[in-house]
Amino acid sequence: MKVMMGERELELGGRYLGTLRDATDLRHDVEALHARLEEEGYLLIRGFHDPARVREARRVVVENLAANGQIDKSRPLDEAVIAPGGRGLFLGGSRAVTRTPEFQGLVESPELFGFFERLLGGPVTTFSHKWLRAVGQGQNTGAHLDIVYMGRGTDRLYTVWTPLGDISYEMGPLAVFAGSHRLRRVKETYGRLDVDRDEVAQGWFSNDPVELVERYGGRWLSAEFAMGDAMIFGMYLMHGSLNNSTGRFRLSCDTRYQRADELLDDRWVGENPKGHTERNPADLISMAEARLRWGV
Ligand SMILES: O=C(O)CCC(=O)C(=O)O
Repeated sequence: MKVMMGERELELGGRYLGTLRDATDLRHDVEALHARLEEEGYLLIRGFHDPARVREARRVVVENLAANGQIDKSRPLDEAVIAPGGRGLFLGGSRAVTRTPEFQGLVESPELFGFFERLLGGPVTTFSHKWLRAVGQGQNTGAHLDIVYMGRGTDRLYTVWTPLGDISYEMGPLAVFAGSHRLRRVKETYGRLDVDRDEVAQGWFSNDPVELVERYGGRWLSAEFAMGDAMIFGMYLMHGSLNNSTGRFRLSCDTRYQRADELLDDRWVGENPKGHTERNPADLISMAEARLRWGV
């Protein structure tokens, strides 16, 4: 099977793209979870969320998209077929839909908090800012580390990527760059970038999956996801997504969790998180230029 990632067509099971390793059977064994995080940099846990919570969150997101004219109402709403002219949207931050009880019931569920309390050995908290994505046709996310967007607090911070519905390969699921959490030089250069402070124009390290494999070895890994599944990873795992090649929105959210007694990145907390800062484009250099300077 062939899939698109950025401008590249990749063969699943070929040199550049393989499948994610499942960690579902480790989910109640904290030591084994830490060992797997150390080894692979991520945890793929099937059935992590109660599917009923995911269904409710999906419903409010789809209704919100429909109310904004993004969804083709001649088709069953739940299919989230993109309306003519409908484009991908980022619905994060303080957008009302991320403050609904249905959405919060999913990303702030007692089960999810309980998981991180066991994993991190104490009370945990989450950013009030949520990243909610309706990814349109032909779109994908380029390769990046989350630390460049949220590195002002503890780096013992974890992302939970939650598909809001089943996501096939064609719909553009998350993809991670295997072994990238061990790329020391990348961590010491690009990994110290702060997209709101530094002079680099954007946070994506690359949108060319082939270039990264040829330079660093390893492979991209992805999977098909079902409602309830989750991917969990730390701040130093390079990831992005395959392209959504379908006419339906790929709906997912990514939310963050950390120990409550560790420093929080102040851009993403509080009633109205301040988020990113506009910078003057004239002051900025491209990521390509920054990478040349860093030698990565
Ligand atoms: O869903 C995506 O396309 C990207 C997700 C992501 O970058 C993240 O979970 O940190």
